[in-house]
Amino acid sequence: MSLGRHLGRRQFLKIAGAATTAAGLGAGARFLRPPEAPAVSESRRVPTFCELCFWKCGVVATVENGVLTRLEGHPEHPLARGRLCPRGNGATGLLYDPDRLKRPLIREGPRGRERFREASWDEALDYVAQKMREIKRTYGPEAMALFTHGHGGSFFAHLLKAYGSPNIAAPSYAQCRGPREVGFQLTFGTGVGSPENTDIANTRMLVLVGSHLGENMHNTQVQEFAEAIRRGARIVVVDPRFSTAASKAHWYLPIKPGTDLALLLAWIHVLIEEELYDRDYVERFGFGFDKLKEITASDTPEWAAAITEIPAETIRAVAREMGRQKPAVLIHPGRHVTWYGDDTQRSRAIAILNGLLGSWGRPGGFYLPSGVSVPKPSVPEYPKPARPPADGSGLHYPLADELLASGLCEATITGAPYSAKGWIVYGTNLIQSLPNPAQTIEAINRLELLVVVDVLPVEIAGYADVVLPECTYLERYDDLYAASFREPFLALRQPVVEPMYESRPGWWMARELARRLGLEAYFPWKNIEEYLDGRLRAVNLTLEEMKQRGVVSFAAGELYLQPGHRFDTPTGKIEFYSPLLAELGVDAVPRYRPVAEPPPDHFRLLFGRSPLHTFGRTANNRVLGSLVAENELWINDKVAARLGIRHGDKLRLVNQDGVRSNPVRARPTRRIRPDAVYMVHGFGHTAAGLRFARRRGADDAALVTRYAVDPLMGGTGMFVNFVRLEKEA
Ligand SMILES: Nc1nc2c(c(=O)[nH]1)N[C@H]1C(S)=C(S)[C@@H](COP(=O)(O)OP(=O)(O)OC[C@H]3O[C@@H](n4cnc5c(=O)[nH]c(N)nc54)[C@H](O)[C@@H]3O)O[C@H]1N2
Ligand SMILES: Nc1nc2c(c(=O)[nH]1)N[C@H]1C(S)=C(S)[C@@H](COP(=O)(O)OP(=O)(O)OC[C@H]3O[C@@H](n4cnc5c(=O)[nH]c(N)nc54)[C@H](O)[C@@H]3O)O[C@H]1N2
Ligand code: SF4
Ligand SMILES: [Mo]
Repeated sequence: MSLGRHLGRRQFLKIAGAATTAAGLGAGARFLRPPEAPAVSESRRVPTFCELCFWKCGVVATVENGVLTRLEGHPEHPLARGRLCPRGNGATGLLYDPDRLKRPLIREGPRGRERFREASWDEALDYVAQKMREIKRTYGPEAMALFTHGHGGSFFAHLLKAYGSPNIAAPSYAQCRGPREVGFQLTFGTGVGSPENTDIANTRMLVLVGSHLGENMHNTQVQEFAEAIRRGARIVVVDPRFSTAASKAHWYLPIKPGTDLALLLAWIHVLIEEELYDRDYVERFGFGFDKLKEITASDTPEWAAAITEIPAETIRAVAREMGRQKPAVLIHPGRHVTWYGDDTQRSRAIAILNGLLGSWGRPGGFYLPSGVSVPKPSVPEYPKPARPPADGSGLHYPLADELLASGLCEATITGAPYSAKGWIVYGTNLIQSLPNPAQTIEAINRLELLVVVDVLPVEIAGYADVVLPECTYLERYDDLYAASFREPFLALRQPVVEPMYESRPGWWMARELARRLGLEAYFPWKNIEEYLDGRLRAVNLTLEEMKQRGVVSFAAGELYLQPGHRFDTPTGKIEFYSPLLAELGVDAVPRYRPVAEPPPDHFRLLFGRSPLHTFGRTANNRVLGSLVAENELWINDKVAARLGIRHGDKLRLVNQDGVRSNPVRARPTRRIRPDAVYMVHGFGHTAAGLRFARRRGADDAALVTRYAVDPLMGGTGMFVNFVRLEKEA
């Protein structure tokens, strides 16, 4: 079936006739078209999926005379439902970024100086393969590590496993959602995954504990959030900063940073004491309720009020409303939850609260997703690594279920349990995404090989021995996306235009390296089309059909809990008390412990997301940059007045270890507590090649010299840094 038929003729004409993108992006999109562009003689629409962030919305691209002119939401794609967020619309600014990496590069100067010479693909790949062979011979295959983020990295992961290394990590675990996954696994036997199984669409009460939906622009969730508001769902926002979501809330709780666990425990206490929890559900599915009751007996709202600075009456009132609206109450698990080092326990308290309200597996709480399995071509078994992963996950952090990017970095320096000698870094700018950049650089300086696969000359690329320029997601095939969702679906990423310059897709690089390493048996296909077609035929589809449709949905499984449900926990129940945690000698029911306070004249440094950017990956995008080009520092207006700081003043932040930021403009506002300052992450680039983004705003990561490690899974809490402010002359 053709996509045109899906869209209907009226919509098709609208799309084909439009030269620019959505309002606000028009101006930016226009300058990317060649000025002498002739009248449109050829217009195509190509479905694919987005990679401007990791949500992977379905896209329909319009290409006119070979130029990408418009991106919009795929109407049939469950995550897009016909709409993209502004970043997805603005991806033309990535494709046509004049600063893109264009050819393979080999380092000439010292690491970090960004001095390279251009090389042919053969030379660059031969170099990498030879080094990889040397490292394997000298140190064993485990001494190669892969850092990867994003859908395109899958073939590199496959390559590394075939090579014999277990060391594959993404910063989206220990620097992002790892604690949440572990907290929910401990309680319900399963994490919430991505896309999260939150049933915002049907909720009657949504509680956001620092998850700033609306600035955090995960498309589907934002659409459902807007619907929930329209339907009159109760919204509660807990955040030291009056976020966009807070402006939609019935209750806004300006919590003292780092004290959320006390609030969550007080809510648990009230639900139990006033018997507002779902008694039937808890009896049927729960384990350890009596212990939970006993241990939280003293966690009263009055106790929590003194800690959180939220009045006890407010805490009670919100808990009572939860009791009224249950089970269609969703205490949102958040996503970036590596805050204070107690994050698994805080996430577990959120899970317990949802369990008490009976919301797991119930409409308006968490639905039960189902997936689709699509076999891969058979290849030889991966060799079994002689050593366990180097990141310490199994050793020191018993509950980590993925590798720790921070742990691999630390092991590279300490050699314990052993060092990585070579890193491949695919689609992650480790200088801005791992805590303590000085440590990351120290690790890099010990490497015998650093390969960076990226689309832009970002900071990490400046340290590479070899830079491999990938083409953007709009110019390539990647592996299929088989999603677990309400209804499982299968989506295809395909090239919308030909690769520009000499950039190449990741699958091609991985396969070329495999050939050079004698691992071609792991890539038993002529080209990616053959690989994809083979996989698709196994589920009665073809590549031809998928190229037309872009996405295919399958029938949903059972969305909500059935009476005899067995949870995948050790007891088979929802664990309100965790015998496993007791065995490990840690709190079996979460307990609150205070975090360090800012020293005098210092503020806690908090950070989050801009609705118009994704981390640092869009800071150089001139389309999005025409709307928001730099970050600002939110500071309480009274504090600012006391310090003589006015709107737009340029400030430098100096952290507790003396690290100074780039200048950033002040934004005095009533919308933040006096004890914290806030900025969005991803600005303050220093790489010379980012000619647009360089020196715009400040980089929070540079100030994250300290981090609090989660003892259960190794996550790095990063809201534990303090800054004072210096005014620029
Ligand atoms: N200080 C601080 N640290 C953080 C965070 C924070 O807010 N503050 N957030 C944390 C969170 S939540 C996460 S998930 C991580 C994210 O951390 P990262 O995964 O490092 O995210 P980005 O900074 O977006 O880096 C993505 C890199 O991929 C490149 N890229 C973009 N498209 C492609 C492509 O198609 N192919 C290839 N090969 N490369 C591509 C970009 O140019 C960029 O260099 O960071 C974590 N670290
Ligand atoms: N536009 C856009 N959307 C994105 C991304 C992006 O880069 N751009 N990245 C995506 C990714 S990978 C992730 S992980 C998510 C991250 O998004 P979320 O998971 O929603 O949020 P965080 O970044 O953890 O949290 C930021 C919020 O927490 C508040 N906060 C800080 N300290 C505390 C505290 O002690 N208690 C409470 N209650 N709140 C606190 C901050 O004021 C801020 O509003 O966003 C995703 N969506
Ligand atoms: S949420 Fe926005 S940036 Fe992320 S995949 Fe969807 S459209 Fe792209
Ligand atoms: Mo994240």
